[in-house]
Amino acid sequence: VAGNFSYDGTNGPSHWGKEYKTCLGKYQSPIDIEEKDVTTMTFPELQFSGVEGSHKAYMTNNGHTVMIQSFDSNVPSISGGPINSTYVFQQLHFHWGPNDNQGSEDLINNHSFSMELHVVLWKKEYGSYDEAIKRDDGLTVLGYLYQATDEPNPMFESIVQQIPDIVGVGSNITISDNNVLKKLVAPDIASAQNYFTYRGSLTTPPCLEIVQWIDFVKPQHISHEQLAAFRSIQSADGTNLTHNFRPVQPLDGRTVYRNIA
Ligand code: 1SD
Ligand code: ZN
Repeated sequence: VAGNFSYDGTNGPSHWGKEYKTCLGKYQSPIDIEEKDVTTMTFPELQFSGVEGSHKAYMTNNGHTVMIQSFDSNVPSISGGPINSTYVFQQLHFHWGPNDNQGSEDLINNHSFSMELHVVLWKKEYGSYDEAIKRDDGLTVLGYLYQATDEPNPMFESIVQQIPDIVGVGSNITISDNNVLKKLVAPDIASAQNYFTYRGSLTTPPCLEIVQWIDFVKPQHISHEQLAAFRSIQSADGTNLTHNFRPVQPLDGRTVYRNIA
């Protein structure tokens, strides 16, 4: 378990490579996506299943983020797009910054967004998440960007209301809203085929280079107040987790594709 890392000081991102050598690798995430440099491509349609209907879901403060999991029999999955197989939902979580001008991990044209949601999925044919992370093509992560505005986003209401119950590291609660996965995992249909995609890594130790990233182009919004709730949870060292984004890593010759539907 990679518990011994943080976003500041001697356990901060520039030190992760000492304990976790893979964090020094050539295919790291996040990256800055420069629109002028992307290669356009038409991938098969990206498809979502098991997203409709309700899902019993849990929310945890794991000391690094707010994480949502589900052990429901109705499990979201995706197929198509840049991945030629089915990937199954494992968990989703958030990255944010100390103020509204920072927070996202991936940048677009060097622009930071206020928050980024990651939906982590594992390749079904490997049988489990633990087996999938041993493989080069084990994971896909969907990235959704959010810009802070004055207007609350209803999709975050239930989560934000319950964040006070998970301020302490290790707290785990049932989410009262059974539609949370439906809202967070699948984008609106009109935007679902509009994404960047590239090969990269987990953005936290051990930084495994096993991820096909799918970053949706169109940012959504979250209010300043909703965002502030995320900054109130505690981190492993007992201070507020005011930010949890890794700085961008070198692209090093990788190609970033943009799907043109
Ligand atoms: O930061 C998450 C980490 O919490 C864990 O979820 C890992 C997958 O096991 O993924 C990374 S990330 O690359 O999705 N940020
Ligand atoms: Zn993440």
